Amino acid sequence: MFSLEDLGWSASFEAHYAPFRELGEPARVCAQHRDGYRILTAQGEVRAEAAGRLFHNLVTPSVGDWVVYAEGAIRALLPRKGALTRRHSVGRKSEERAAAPQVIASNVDTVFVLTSLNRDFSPRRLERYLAFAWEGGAKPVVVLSKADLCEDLRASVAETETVTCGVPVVAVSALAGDVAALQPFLAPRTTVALVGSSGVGKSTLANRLLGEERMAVQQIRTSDDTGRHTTRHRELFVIPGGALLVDTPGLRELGFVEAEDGLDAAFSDIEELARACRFRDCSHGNEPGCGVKGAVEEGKLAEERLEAYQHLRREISFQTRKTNVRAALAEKQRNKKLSRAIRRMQEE
Ligand SMILES: Nc1nc2c(ncn2[C@@H]2O[C@H](COP(=O)(O)OP(=O)(O)O)[C@@H](O)[C@H]2O)c(=O)[nH]1
Ligand SMILES: [Mg+2]
Ligand SMILES: [Zn+2]
Repeated sequence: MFSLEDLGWSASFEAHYAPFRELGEPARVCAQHRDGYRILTAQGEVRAEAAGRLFHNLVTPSVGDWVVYAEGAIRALLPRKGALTRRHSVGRKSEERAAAPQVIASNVDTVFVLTSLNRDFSPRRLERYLAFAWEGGAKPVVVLSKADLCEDLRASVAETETVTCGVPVVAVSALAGDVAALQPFLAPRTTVALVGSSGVGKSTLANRLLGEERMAVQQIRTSDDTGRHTTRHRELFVIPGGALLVDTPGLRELGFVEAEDGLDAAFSDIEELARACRFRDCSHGNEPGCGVKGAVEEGKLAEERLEAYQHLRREISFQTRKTNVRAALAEKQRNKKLSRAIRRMQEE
């Protein structure tokens, strides 16, 4: 059994909980199933439904959320410190679906972005994941997995570091039990989420850190080095050292980067160079006196990286204009309803 503090509870959650004290006890969502949730209370793990008026079209709890629990049901959702959120890309189904944000995990402190060393390393995918982590209010760590399959570790780490802007990069082999490099990021009571494409070894690493085979690991198809999705659900659990780990299913694609803050953090090198631009709103296109273009010409910044940055920036503004408007309105509506509901509860 774990105390609330062991589960990541803090003074700020305590403050958010204060108005709900009468409503029930605090608990943390550890798994989400089709027919309900599993949550961790100070008395242990229980099943719970997301019942009550608060959840009618308002908010859906997700793994990592702090909630107020009583008598088999989640009664309230406490405000999130941050949330790893993705949006599906546009054009596959309906516009609504395209804009629908999906919370992967809430209240995450650190994100392990896994990319496997036996596959084609993709700086572009990595940049997207880093922006995703920053945007979710978490600190990313790049974890190069399957180090046992890599011939030149040092070169791989160096190549990775060209796109990570000072984010730590560590290489591990879950299979060989070589994961000690992760210890500094697994402090007790910190919530760490594992993200990355399907087959990179998230569940294998989770099992290794947990010390038991809890998450199903996939049999990789040797022909094309890709696998089926085996981790169907997300799950949060406490590992022996006291950190809270969230394994997630492979995100086939991350979809849109949510907003600009994450992007700026993932590309802080470009942000830094942009300070030298003559115009404050420089788009680093054809403007004279552009510090970023200058850096590319001097070979200090890879042209592909600038292109990736501009691509993601265009993506964000496209997203914002074309599809986000409706979602934003709906969200505003929801937030209004939510705060009204909360106020009503407080008044009761
Ligand atoms: N060689 C090697 N294979 C690994 C390692 N970690 C995971 N794998 C294999 O990679 C495949 C996918 O692993 P899995 O943990 O299911 O990946 P996930 O989809 O990211 O959860 C499995 O066949 C694992 O045995 C590793 O460190 N080295
Ligand atoms: Mg998995
Ligand atoms: Zn510029």
